[in-house]
Amino acid sequence: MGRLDQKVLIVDDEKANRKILKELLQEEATIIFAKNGEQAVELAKKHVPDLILLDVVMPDKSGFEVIEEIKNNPITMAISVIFVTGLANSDDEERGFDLGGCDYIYKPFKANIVIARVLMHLELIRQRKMLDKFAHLDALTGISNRRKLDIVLKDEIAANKRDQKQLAVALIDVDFFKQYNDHYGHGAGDIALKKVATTIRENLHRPRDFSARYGGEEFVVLLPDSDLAGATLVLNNMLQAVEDKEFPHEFSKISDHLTISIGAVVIDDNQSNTQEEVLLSADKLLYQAKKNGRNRLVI
Ligand code: GH3
Ligand code: MG
Ligand code: MG
Ligand code: MG
Repeated sequence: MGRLDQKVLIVDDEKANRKILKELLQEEATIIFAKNGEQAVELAKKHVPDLILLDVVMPDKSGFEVIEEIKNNPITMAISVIFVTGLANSDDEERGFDLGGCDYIYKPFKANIVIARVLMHLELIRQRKMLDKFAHLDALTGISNRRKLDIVLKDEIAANKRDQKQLAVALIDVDFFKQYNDHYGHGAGDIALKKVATTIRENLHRPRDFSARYGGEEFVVLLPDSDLAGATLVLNNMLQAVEDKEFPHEFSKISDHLTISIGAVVIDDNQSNTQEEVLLSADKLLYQAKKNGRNRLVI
């Protein structure tokens, strides 16, 4: 990751202060500016920077009010905030930390101190993002893992209720995969799982469509805002795409290449479903798909 990949929002009502901070930090991150509190909140929502350097005393809205708005909005709440302020006393400093600031720098500041503190926080943010990314990825296939699925499914069920839409949840299982491992070896089995995961992902087209490895040779796909017809189309295409790739499986009992079976449910906004209930319903339909001959969708 290049240095300018991180974004810092500098908020100060005085132009001279914005300029000094920019000169100190422009080699370290991409800089954007706000010259008052209102603009700070707006740009934080629009750009979701990694870090905000926040003045406190400003004519329209104080930095303390700004941070409250930022911490109360789910879109901006994770942004780190460093106060850079002339309120150089421990009571205001304490208030800054209480409101969720991660650091507090007194004005007038020494250039090297600002740089050192900002770089330390940017490094922490970088590491936090990296940890977060790896904690939610399946190491074998590179798609999301079950931990991420738990988070996304919970959010999508909630969003589905809120937006009064439909949500499709599909459980996908590779057919006769035990035979595949037994004959080609576990290493080849792993490679096949990667290929199936890639094919699943290739068949998702909308930004909120989601896929995860659920465990072993099972995957889950979420299709938000999808009705029965839409979900059926996407999932049948996925099933067909796996077949069309013709990954050889001489020991499958139904084909000479790898196939998958899919059980899927489409839930309404008025159904009160837990994640467990939704996945259990999909699993029942997956069982039907297996029983009815495999290489098929039951929805
Ligand atoms: P079915 O069509 O009924 O789904 O039959 P199946 O053989 O696929 O079903 P079963 O659940 O009996 O077998 C799943 C196999 O998947 C067993 C296990 O060895 C294999 N498997 C699970 N996880 C992995 C993995 O990470 N790598 C490899 N290579 N194989 C795995
Ligand atoms: Mg000011
Ligand atoms: Mg299985
Ligand atoms: Mg299987």
